[in-house]
Amino acid sequence: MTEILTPDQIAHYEEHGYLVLERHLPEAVLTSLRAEIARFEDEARAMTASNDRLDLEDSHTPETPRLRRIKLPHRISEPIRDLMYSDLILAPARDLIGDSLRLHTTKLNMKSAGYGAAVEWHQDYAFYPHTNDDILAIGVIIDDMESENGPLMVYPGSHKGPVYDHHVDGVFAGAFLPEEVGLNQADAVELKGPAGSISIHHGRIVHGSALNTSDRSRRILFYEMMAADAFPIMGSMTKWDGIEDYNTRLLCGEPTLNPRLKDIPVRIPQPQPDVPISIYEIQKGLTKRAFGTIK
Ligand SMILES: O=C(O)CCC(=O)C(=O)O
Repeated sequence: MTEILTPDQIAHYEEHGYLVLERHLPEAVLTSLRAEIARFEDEARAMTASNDRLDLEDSHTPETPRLRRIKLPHRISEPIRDLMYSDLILAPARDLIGDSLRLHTTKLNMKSAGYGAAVEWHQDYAFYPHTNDDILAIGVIIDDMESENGPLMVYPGSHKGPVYDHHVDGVFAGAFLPEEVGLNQADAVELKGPAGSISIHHGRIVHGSALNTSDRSRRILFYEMMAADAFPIMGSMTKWDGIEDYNTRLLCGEPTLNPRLKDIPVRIPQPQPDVPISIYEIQKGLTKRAFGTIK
């Protein structure tokens, strides 16, 4: 018995590695998320450098404030934490990867109108390999996501393929060029949908998103989670402060001390570059990019 997804939706996720559930969130939830974002935008106005709450675009100045990401928003926003524990988020995840789930991380990527940063092609699992790949990210789409404002894009089926080399000159750089590993650009799919939709993507699927040069923002809140029996492999970028801390990440169900092992490809994201832990900073180590940057 599933809670919310149909057998067809589950089969689609298993085969292609992604799903979009259109108009999944009530309007009131969207309104509260937008109000929270406005609060953090105000906070960014007074800042001159990124901190452990807010990640600023390289082109940010206090006169023209540019917020790129709200970091770990479930820790600093009650509505975002409440949504994380709600069935709106957990029911589809349980239908796909089981009843016991742990949080990996949360982030709210702003991709603002006119200058929102690109995220180069990567696999989340390349950043945080675990003993099994029952790992997914739910993206809460806060603004209508269309081709022009930098939608999340995926290579369907790539979650069943290799974990690609995300290194440059032997250092983890958090991305690669799909055409260099035989993926055909024409196969990439945009995960579009009206505000209030959610996207779900598999931890191993190849994904990325272009700059937002349109006049509309594209904000998306990610809840990334895994089956409770997926344990990080040593060298993974998963923060590990001991089992007590790991168990505080339980979102629902039961913790376990018995990792489930799956015979899947693994690559260790080491050595790490000497930069703050942020995909935007890590990807600065790239020598070739699929998407541009904005000055
Ligand atoms: O915001 C996006 O479009 C992509 C985000 C992403 O893949 C990430 O932050 O790991």
